[in-house]
Amino acid sequence: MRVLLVHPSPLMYSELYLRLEPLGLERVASAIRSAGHEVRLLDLQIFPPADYWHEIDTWAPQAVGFSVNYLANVPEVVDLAKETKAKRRSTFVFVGGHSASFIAPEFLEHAGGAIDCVVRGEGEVIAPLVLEAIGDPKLHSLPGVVTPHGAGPSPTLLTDLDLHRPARDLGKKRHKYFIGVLDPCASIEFTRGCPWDCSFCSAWTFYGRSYRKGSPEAGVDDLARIKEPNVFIVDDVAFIQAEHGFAIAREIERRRIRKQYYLETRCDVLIKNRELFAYWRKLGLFYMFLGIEALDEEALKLHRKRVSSNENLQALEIARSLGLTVAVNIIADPSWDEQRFAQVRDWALTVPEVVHFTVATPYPGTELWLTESRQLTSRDYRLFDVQHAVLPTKMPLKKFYEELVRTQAVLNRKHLGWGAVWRYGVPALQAAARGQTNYLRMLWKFSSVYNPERQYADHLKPVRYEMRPPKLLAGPKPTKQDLYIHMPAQVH
Ligand code: B12
Ligand code: SF4
Repeated sequence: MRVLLVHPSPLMYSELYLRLEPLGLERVASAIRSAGHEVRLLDLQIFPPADYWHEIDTWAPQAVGFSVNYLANVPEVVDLAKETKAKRRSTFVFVGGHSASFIAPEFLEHAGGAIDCVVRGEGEVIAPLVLEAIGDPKLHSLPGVVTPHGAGPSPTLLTDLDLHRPARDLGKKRHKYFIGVLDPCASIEFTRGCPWDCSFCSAWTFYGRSYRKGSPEAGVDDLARIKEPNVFIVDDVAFIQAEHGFAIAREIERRRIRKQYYLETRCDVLIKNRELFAYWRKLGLFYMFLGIEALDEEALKLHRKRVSSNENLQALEIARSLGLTVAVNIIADPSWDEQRFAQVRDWALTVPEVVHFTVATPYPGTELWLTESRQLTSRDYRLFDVQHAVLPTKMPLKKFYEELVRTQAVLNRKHLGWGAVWRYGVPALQAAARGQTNYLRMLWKFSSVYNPERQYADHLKPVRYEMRPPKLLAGPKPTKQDLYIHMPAQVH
């Protein structure tokens, strides 16, 4: 069967700093290809929609699968599905991915018959079975599958992460993938899941709070196949278990692989496994993202980060001492006033790190979605990108965006424009000499992307697809059934 797998377009606010390969889709593609199908992959982060229609018209895929990790892409995918069905009624259209998993029934409802099924949870095992079951009225009895006619049992977790190596060969124009100065940049996965349970995050609810590791040998084998000089490690929290991180590192050293790495981890993990991160630094670890989230204990408690502000500061010291480029994230709450923004801005100016600001957003799949007592001010999917306020702001909305952008502009002053050329001039120019200009081009884009008028205007756009409001809890606290996609007991 001819199967076209599609990643939707980028969201405007993340496009500035990075663009990354659709690793989940590449793994699903690999599984589908192993089952004997002909597979093509189209990444609309890079290619225009016209290329999608060209594939539909000239290659005429029998099945089209969309990856929806981000809520903000829902309207785009619903429209593409509708137009695809209108053109070629017989095309089987299916959707999978992180966010799609949490909103399967409403996704189908918006599509009004244009999406044949939503696949909840991990796609590697189930996607080939879905294709095999096309036309079978019992399609909806497969684990994780939701159709307009019913839903199968909970999805099952993959037993062995070493299987289904990403089909990177299917991606075109890979030189377009980059993160900051790591230009170009590929992605890799060593572990899956997270054992913590932060209230604003859906990584743990997706995987039922499980945590799995691939073997160091298979991980490094995959790394060796990567042609790019830079690699984004997509693990939710990198190197939670020091032995695993050391085993991968030793294997990299043994095979003399030399690359630069970006990873995301927690402050307490960095503190506990300092030696490990120092080892990785020697191997090429360049850029680290630490989820600080808040500067005060009260907010940290609310986010259930299980890290103190002292630990956060200690971790920053360690990262600095290792000579890493560090980015941190702070969650701005819609209740913030001018004074609060000013305090955070002052802090952001005093630290050398790249400080990102996101807006507290209850996402379906997070505990916050079910417990947040404030009413949502919008249910427009496109605004659920952590750059818009979907909860009531204390200041007038426009003023909130002005303060937010003023605060985000600290990053512009410190890390973009000529400041960045001064700081990262050598690697940036080296990349440019190789024809890689993604990074250089982003340096002056800040004002066109981050703009209070534009953010405010996004709220005034007509809304064609609205999210379903959160469902009221039966008990005082959400249960596993309320939250989880994968139930950890169901590892097969
Ligand atoms: C890399 C990454 C990114 C990259 C995007 C890369 C890309 N092109 O896809 C970047 C850095 C751009 C990014 C940005 C953001 N991200 Co992000 N990101 C991740 C991260 C760390 C890894 C994704 C990944 O590659 N995973 C590994 C692969 C193997 O898994 P996967 O993609 O989920 O795919 C599997 C399944 O979902 C499924 N599947 C996927 N597609 C399909 C398609 C079909 C047809 C089928 C059947 C199955 C299927 O099968 C795959 C294999 O099992 C995840 C966390 C995580 N570990 O998943 C967060 C995560 C997905 N991101 C998240 C968020 C919140 C964001 C931001 C909004 C945050 C921000 N600060 O700006 C932005 C928004 C960006 C946007 N476009 O809207 C949240 C999602 C929350 C939510 N409910 O929507 C996550 C879960 C992180 C978290 N801890 O909360 N992100
Ligand atoms: S924010 Fe990080 S540590 Fe917290 S649950 Fe999500 S992935 Fe885990």
